[in-house]
Amino acid sequence: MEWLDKRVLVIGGGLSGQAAVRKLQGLGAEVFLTDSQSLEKLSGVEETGLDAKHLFLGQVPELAEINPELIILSPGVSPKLSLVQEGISYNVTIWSEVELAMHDCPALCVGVTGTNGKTTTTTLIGELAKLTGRPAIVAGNIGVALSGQVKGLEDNSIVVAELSSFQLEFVDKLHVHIGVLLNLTPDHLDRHGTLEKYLEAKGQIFKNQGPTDLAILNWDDPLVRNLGSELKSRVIYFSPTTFLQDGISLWRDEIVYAEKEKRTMIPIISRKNLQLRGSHNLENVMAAAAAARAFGLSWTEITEGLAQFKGVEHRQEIVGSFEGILFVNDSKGTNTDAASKALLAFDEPLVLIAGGKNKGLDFHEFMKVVQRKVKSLILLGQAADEMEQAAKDEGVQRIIKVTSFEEGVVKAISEAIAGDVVLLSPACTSWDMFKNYEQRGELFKELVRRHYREPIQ
Ligand code: UMA
Repeated sequence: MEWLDKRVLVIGGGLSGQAAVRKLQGLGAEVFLTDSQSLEKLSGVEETGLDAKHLFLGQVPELAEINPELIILSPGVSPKLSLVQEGISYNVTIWSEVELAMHDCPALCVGVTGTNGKTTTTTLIGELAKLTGRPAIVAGNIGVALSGQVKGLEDNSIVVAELSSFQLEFVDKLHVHIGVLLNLTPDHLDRHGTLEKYLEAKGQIFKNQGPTDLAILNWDDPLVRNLGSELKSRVIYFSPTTFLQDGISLWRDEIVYAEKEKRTMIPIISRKNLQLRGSHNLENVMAAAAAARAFGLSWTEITEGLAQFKGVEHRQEIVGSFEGILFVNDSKGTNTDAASKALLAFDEPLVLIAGGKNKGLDFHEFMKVVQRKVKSLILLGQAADEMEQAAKDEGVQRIIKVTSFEEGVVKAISEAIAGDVVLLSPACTSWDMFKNYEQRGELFKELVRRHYREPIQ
């Protein structure tokens, strides 16, 4: 593609938008940036050096005035936005930021998508990729825009990218050599409308795969499993519940890789040697092992890498044990499925802090799990009333509504006794009260440590 003086409009001036602007500037394009927010609210935009003629902040620009040949969408920007619709009607090419990032990157691309477990799996694959000794980067939905990380990578490098459904909506030639689809449960329905549309977006990860590429799929998830028969790539399944004669699954308490044709079964790691808690993490470990084998690690190296992995921040992260109460930060549990899995990972009595901004999900199924596992439910945020109603419908006994996050943490501590677990796993996004889930998780940790007069880290 010829980039010199190409007119490109970037929509959204957050992490992705700014990284896209920089990459495009490096390519020699003439870049325009628009964001619904004003300059004062957008840290970092000033440093892009874009002048007033190229910045449209706090206003919607006239598309005809910019006359772009290409539009780059930040993931948080809905395709329904009138500017995007206008671009589509004028046949302007629209790419997601990850398409731009990877369009000229020769590295091996490992992409991870799914509703839950993406960050843990991406991080774990990133750790395993480093064991190859090849240059490896981890980026994408994990919190670091891909466009800012790929510069200078060569064909022996490995890019491990966490890819959200938002990022996969406008991909064209994005070539994911090793693609992982972990699972699919309702999420982001406010954006995608239906589960089918959501699956369609996730399935884009395999769009440009050929016979030498690999798709790593969850056997236990019917929607994901069925996708396997439609792909051109090699498929490897994993299953934490069913022994697979071909694929990665459990044999007794051991994760094994079996190949029917070769009549082999290779032990990878025993469950007890994993530091990750909860059976849902088996999915993540199995998928990561399959990816690592595909980029050339030996089974022994994989076993070592898996055993060393401690997990990621804000994902069932142990904050500490104070006066016999275990505090767990699962701020990244932003949907009902993730939060249910967190609840199921604990056998101890639970005090749960939940709530925030709903993403269009129904809370009744989640509240059935809460009813079984939780002794006190603390609710906060925009979704508190809706969650309270669902909790009552499902027979949850002790429900406490609070008006601030701080009050929620104090209440949770007062509800817990030695032997309990206080778990922050909101089943909602943080966007009604915080910038992101990281900020919410940090505040949780800080409030807990402050309460017990522990040094803040
Ligand atoms: N904006 C507009 N118009 C709109 C919508 C947004 O101008 O209609 C502007 C906002 O004012 C804001 C900017 O766009 O200034 C934000 O863009 P963004 O929402 O795409 O956020 P980024 O900062 O670019 O972060 C994005 C991902 N955010 C989302 O998908 C919502 C980050 O994932 C990701 O880490 C980052 O790119 C780097 O790749 C976060 C996330 O919550 C963690 N992801 C969702 C999830 O995991 O559930 C999908």
